[in-house]
Amino acid sequence: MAALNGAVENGQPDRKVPLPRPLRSLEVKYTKIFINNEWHESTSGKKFPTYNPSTLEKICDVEEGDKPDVDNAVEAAKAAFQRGAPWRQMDALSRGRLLHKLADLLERDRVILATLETMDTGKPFLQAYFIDLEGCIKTLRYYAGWADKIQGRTIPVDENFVCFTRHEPMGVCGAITPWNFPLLMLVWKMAPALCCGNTLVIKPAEQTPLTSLYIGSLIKEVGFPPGVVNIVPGYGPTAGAAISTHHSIDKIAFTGSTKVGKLIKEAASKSNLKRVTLELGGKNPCIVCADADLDLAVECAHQGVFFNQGQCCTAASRVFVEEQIYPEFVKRSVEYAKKRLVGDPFDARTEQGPQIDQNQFDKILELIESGKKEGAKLECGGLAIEDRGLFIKPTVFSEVTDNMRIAKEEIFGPVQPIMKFKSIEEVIRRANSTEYGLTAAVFTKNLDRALTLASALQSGTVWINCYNALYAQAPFGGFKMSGNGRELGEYALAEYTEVKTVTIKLSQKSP
Ligand code: NAD
Ligand code: NW8
Repeated sequence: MAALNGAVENGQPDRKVPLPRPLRSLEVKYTKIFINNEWHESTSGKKFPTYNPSTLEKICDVEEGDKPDVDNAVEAAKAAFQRGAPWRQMDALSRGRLLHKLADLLERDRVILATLETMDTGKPFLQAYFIDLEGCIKTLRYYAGWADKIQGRTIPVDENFVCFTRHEPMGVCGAITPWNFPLLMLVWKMAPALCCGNTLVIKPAEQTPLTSLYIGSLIKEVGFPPGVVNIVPGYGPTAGAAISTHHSIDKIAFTGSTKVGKLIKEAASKSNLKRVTLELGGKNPCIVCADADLDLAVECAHQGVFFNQGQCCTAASRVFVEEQIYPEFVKRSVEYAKKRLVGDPFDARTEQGPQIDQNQFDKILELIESGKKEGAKLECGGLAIEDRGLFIKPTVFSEVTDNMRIAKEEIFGPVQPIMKFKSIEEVIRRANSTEYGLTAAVFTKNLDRALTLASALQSGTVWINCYNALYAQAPFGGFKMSGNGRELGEYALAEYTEVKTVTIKLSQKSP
């Protein structure tokens, strides 16, 4: 397989390869509803704007899908699923080849896609290029390899019976995606769904539809049969709800807020009991023991919470530091935060861009105010950057206690609350006293402590001496209210297949 262009190790670009440059002018070509490999206007005739959060300028208008458009997309997806040839009866290896070809086109158009993602989200271009696009390409290739390895079992039962299972595709899968990693979250759903032989109806977040729509053009170019992938941009309560309540959608995968996750599960119950996987938020503990490599812990905790403007379901948004090293840890974390470069996401030096929209911006500043009022110590930041739209200064709070809102609520912004702990028993109890359970991180050189914490922490992922170490082959998902089901890895295949048991009675026992 061709090497990935300018591959990164742990987010660090390979300095031997020149850095990729964003496109200076990029015309947005795909703004319509994608059904049956064709572009359609919305049934209502309505469009909606998408903005560049870094300049607050409108990028373009996009066709606004609603229930009738979702109905058309579902009809196309259902027909493509039931047609047999050329999708369901395609040999599995060829399905894998289509996914590899899609990965090839993402590699070819990597600069275009990273530029579009940066325009629409405000995330730094180099992060879009080296993290989002890298993750997409790896995920597609990983599931391309699974396509011809999805198989059932033979189960010994009574002597004159043969019993085996088939892992069949579920049918039409809905995917509703968020704005923080628009393309990556789409690929986490699309790659396993397609490798198992399902068809898809996708609704990207209204803030960030552009890269998902671009994928439509690549789906067509690759040669996926019409109707296998359909993309309906639009708003949540309209187009999104039309998906979650639809009787012909067999499964839905969602990433976003807990509030909407609950609505989706409820809509699934009230309609056809469609299968649901949810990837919701987190209030993820990051535990730093006194014996930790302090340089490593400070840097990982910093990147862990500030990465992607703090807009990460995995954000290290509760840092627990053992008391002996607390003052030093806070001091070094503040130095990091003060040095963090905030600005134009197209500038190669920029580490932090703007927040996604006014709503999120206001919510973050309101939570910062609550932290000040409730008595946390503001170490740095704590304000918007004046006259610069949606940019917020990297903010560090020390002396944070568990009852404060900044210690309980998902902030989804560049705010690092640092708490103090005395004993391991105490930090386990406090880390677990949240309804969330997505990720946790532990920094220590003591193997016993690391493994004690790894088993005691109630979260879908525990990182030890690292952060945001995500791999296409390792499952990712939440305990408790952080979600249902798993994405990535072999485990995700179970979320996109239905198991059928076939039992045959033989007319004769074997001699
Ligand atoms: P959201 O949950 O409203 O949006 C996610 C997706 O759900 C979007 O595509 C949206 O259009 C869709 N949606 C909204 N209402 C819907 C409905 N009734 N039926 C079906 N689909 C619907 O998230 P948001 O309002 O943009 O952000 C709010 C908070 O959610 C953030 O502050 C953050 O805490 C959290 N969030 C989490 C993630 C994550 O990665 N887990 C991503 C984005 C936001
Ligand atoms: C899928 C994802 C990745 C990958 C690498 C590095 C830093 C941060 C993230 C990340 C396949 C292969 C690699 C990251 C991405 C999404 C979220 C949080 C962190 N992903 N990465 Cl929500």
